[in-house]
Amino acid sequence: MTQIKTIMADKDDDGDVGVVLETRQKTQRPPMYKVMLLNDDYTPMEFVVHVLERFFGMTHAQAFELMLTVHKKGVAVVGVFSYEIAETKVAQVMDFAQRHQHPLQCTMEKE
Ligand code: TYC
Repeated sequence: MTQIKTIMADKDDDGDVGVVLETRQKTQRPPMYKVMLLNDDYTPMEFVVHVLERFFGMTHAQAFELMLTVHKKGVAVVGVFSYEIAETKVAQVMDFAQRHQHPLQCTMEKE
């Protein structure tokens, strides 16, 4: 969005009023994306904990707590990232789960 600021001044006090228009582009922050893990009945708890440690840099305690949140509530946000990073995390988790034949689902959603 372009913002226009109007400045009127009569610095030399001669009765003239100069008009200056300053324009600047308002900086847009890039949209951020929530990466979410979904609960299921089959993926082992320890596998989910490992995923959270490996791909989201969590300690074992943090990972265990978040895994339990997903287990109890059905879904939880595991991180918020730029589009490209979020997409990579989702792909890494889905690929890792598939390679181990677990039905774990990971999705992303615009914040
Ligand atoms: N509900 C699974 C179980 O009881 C554990 C689990 C937790 C699975 C989180 C997926 O995203 C998940 N083994």
